[in-house]
Amino acid sequence: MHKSQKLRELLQSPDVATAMGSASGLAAILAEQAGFDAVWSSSFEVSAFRGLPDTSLLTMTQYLAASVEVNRACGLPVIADCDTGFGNALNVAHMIHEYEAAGIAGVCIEDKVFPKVNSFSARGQVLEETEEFAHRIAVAKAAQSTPDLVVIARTEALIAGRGVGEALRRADAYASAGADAVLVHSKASTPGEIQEFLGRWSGAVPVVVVPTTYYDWPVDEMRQAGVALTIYANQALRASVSALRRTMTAIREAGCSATVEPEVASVKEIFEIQRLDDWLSLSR
Ligand code: SPV
Ligand code: MG
Repeated sequence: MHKSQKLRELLQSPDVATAMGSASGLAAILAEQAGFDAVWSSSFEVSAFRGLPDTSLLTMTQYLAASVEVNRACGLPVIADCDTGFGNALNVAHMIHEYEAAGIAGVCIEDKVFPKVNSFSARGQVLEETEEFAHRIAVAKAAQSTPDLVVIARTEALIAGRGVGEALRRADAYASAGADAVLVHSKASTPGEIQEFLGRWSGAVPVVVVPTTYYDWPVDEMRQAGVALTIYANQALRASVSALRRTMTAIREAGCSATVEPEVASVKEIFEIQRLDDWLSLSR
């Protein structure tokens, strides 16, 4: 089964599917080993791991390369975070051609103006016109060469402070334009506005959420509320920063790495993740 069909099944299943943000092949392998259903190729993570802010600085080609890397490294379907679609409707069509040809299972584009700023920044949250973004979704669907690739339309109405009614109107317009699922993003500290959205949603297409700030909403309750897919978008990035900082500081302070040895993964463990023995068995 192609990975995009697998992603379609996950979105239709009565269980809540879980996706883990992964900015490298290594993280994708660990996400698969941990039992996640899908990988989120996060613009926040991909840019942060390159020491850059998530402000549309990297090009489509760089984001595509990151998605291809995680796609090759694991058996999970990859959902590529394609920001605003890298420009106008023409850029969206080009993006679809490239991501589909690369075997990416799903893409997600958001209804903000290029260049966008990460949703958790108080500055720079400028919404695209609903009709223009709905047109981009229709162009995206028409640009696919097979019906398989999943196109997720993300509304930033709640991020921009425009309320649940506006989020519903936009999600409805994007579903009518052909989106396979809608992602409704929120930066609230409780799931209240997402729950209200779900309670009023027509059910036209599955709903995707990103519980970064309302992190204590358990998956069982999400299922009852009608969530199809939940994305843990940046916990791996944040865990990496904490671990790197702790380890580097400890080595610097102790003047040797003895104190960190019990905590850090062994070289043998890394070899296993890399499947070094399998690779070496290819040589004569
Ligand atoms: C990302 O992971 O890049 C996202 C989700 O777009 S968030 O950072 O929460 O906006
Ligand atoms: Mg992003």
